[in-house]
Amino acid sequence: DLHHHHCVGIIGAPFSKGQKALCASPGCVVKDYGNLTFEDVPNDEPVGRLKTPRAVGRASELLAGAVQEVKSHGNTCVMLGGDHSLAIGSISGHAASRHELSVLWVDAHADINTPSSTPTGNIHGQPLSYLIHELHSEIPIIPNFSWLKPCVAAKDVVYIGLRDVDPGEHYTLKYLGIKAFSMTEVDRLGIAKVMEQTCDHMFSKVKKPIHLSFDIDALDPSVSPATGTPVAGGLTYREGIYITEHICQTGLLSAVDMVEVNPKQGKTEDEIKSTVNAAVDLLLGCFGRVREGSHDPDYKMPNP
Ligand code: Z70
Ligand code: MN
Ligand code: MN
Ligand code: MN
Repeated sequence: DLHHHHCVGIIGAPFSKGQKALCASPGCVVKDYGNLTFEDVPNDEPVGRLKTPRAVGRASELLAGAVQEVKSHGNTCVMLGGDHSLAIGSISGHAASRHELSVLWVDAHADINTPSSTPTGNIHGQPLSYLIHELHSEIPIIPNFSWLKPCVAAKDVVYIGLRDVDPGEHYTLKYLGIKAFSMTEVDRLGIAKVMEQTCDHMFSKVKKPIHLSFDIDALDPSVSPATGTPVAGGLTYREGIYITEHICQTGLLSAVDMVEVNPKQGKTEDEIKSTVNAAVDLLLGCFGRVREGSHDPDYKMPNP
């Protein structure tokens, strides 16, 4: 009975209304919690500048419940998106089962626009503003979001990979003093120092469980072209894998989002394969695959 053994629980979340999956075998038990089904929300008119707010609010609430269920079984949660608006539900559900979280946001984008600062109205560019305590006063009443409460402190968020940040987002990052390693810092420090400093920041006081929210567009479009908004100058495949290997080593990884993988955006079969392959390898890095190879403690050499 897998139900109450610690393992990795996977939730599929094929939802893409916050914008206008997969799996090889890791060295751990995997329990498939299935795909969520998101019903169409009729008459989902914009609220202010927000596009399809009711569908996003409803999907996030459903996902929050599913993540809470996975965490209640003691499992590490993997959410396969879907667009990044799903992090509203994933992080809320995770936070509901844990006292405090650290959030590592790996993305080309900061996804911290507020409903007023958003240049597009797309909620996948806004999830962190809904989740961070310090931004609570920026969030108006939105239909189907009344269940949502902010659950993350600004000091507990770290970004890696930024290279397409809107002015309102940049203001918020500076105003709240959020730790951010843009691609400039990745270039300056190298990924090993970036991860060292990321962990120093996250573990400065207590060791909180880590929520890794990985937007595949953090990687360079040459590696992961099948995504909605590719941005040139991203992380290499190796830098991406280094991030997940390092986070795995902390022993504190508690939930992972793998989002914005979108086969429909691939121009060729190779583009889709490369993107999905990168997403799978990042997840395997999260769950203990190491590039040096590994063997069981009781491994016996075959007889010559
Ligand atoms: C822009 C916005 C975004 C992903 C685009 C873009 C946000 N800052 N995120 N693609 N994955 O609409 O707020
Ligand atoms: Mn149960
Ligand atoms: Mn994103
Ligand atoms: Mn992005």
